[in-house]
Amino acid sequence: MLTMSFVSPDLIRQRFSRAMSDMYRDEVPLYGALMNLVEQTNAQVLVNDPPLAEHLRSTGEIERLDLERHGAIRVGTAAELAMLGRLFAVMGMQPVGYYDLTPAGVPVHSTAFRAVHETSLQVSPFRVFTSLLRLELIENTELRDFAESVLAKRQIFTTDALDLIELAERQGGLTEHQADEFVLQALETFRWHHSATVTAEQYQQLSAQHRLIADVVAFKGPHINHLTPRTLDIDTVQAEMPRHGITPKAVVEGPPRRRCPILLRQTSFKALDEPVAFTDSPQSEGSHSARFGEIEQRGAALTPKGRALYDQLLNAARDALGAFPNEANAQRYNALMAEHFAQFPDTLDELRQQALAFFRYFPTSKGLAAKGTLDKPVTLERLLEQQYLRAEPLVYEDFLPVSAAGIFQSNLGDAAQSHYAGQSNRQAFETALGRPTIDELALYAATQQRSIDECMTALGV
Ligand code: OOG
Ligand code: NI
Repeated sequence: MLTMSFVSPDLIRQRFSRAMSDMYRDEVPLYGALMNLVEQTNAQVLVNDPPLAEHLRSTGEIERLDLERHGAIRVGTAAELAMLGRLFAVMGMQPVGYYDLTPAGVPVHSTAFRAVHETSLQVSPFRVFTSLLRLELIENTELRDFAESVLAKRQIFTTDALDLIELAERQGGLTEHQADEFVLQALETFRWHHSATVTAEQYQQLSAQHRLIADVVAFKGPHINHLTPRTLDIDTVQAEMPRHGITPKAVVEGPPRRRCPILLRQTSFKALDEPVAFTDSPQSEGSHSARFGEIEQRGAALTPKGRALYDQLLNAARDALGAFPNEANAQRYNALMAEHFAQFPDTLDELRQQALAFFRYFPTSKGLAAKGTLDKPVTLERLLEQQYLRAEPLVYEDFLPVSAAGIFQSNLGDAAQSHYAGQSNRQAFETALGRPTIDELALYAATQQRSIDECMTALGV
């Protein structure tokens, strides 16, 4: 029997992520400028902060740093979402987490497609925040029917991409040549299209309902709307952006600056106004703003207990502000955040001992030398005290709903801050997707446990 050799899904994802970055840099030159700024800042941080550099080296994160980015797309129908799930699966990406953005006035719910195992994340941590439009929230039935009929007519995948997805599922993988072709074909789904699929007037009607609805419905496909590199110092990049001709949003989303970074901090620059042509006026130019830039700094993944504390402090700070963070209240917001988050322990020992964050454990050379001679009872705490093991926080690989809402809103304009009455509907999302979303907390717990098991084996326990 002929056996075929397949490219690992992790490598397909790595190639795809690079191809996507190249395409986006060609399409949005400001993304290239931001990438350069992030690269310079990261290099500087590694020089100035040797302990951080050592931490990144010892966990292997340093090797993925330059590869690291996430993108975001928005789709219009269940069928589109389900097929995207199959496309991402070819690259080893699974739907992780459920995010409901409707309480923040954005009529979508979302998941993040990403690799789930630490060894796969190490090869490529590329993630795509993927939102499904909730058309049922459009109250104007005529407009809703119109949007549905427009979406029903479009095909966001190339025929070759569809064939290759089926082939990968049938064969159990793709050969070298097929994988290269798959990357090229898959990329087409995320490309920007200068021409809309509706008339100027229809575009206006969709946009008047919600700018996001126009962005999803009026175009041929779910153009990638931003790609986000990972920085080691988001405050420096935020401060430097204006000097590079980039205007950042008013506040950095997520936790305030700390000694031990937790979860995710993000900031973006505003969407660009781009020329588009409508079907009834292919010559005259309209404009649409969808695509923007974003950077993020990732910290430790929090346990359910740590996450509850984060949510509590974030809500308290926001309640005290009493308004949506904006240019005018940014300073007060930052002060309130710092004040409230003073309650969140900020040393690695406290985060670990109070079970606020997830960790990965590694045997030390001292521990390996003592293999088989350990005093009983062996406990993690004891092994750490004896310096037979060391603990490194696990990186947060996911997103935050309040932050995501802030990122959406900074790009939709302040007019979009309404509220939708609709219920959060994870089940409807999963039905559309055709499978359940994965609980991210279970993934972190599994990675932590695997590292403990490996340590115990290495130490002969
Ligand atoms: C997604 C916004 C959310 C993030 O990093 O939280 C996001 C979108 O605008 O489609 O990208
Ligand atoms: Ni983003």
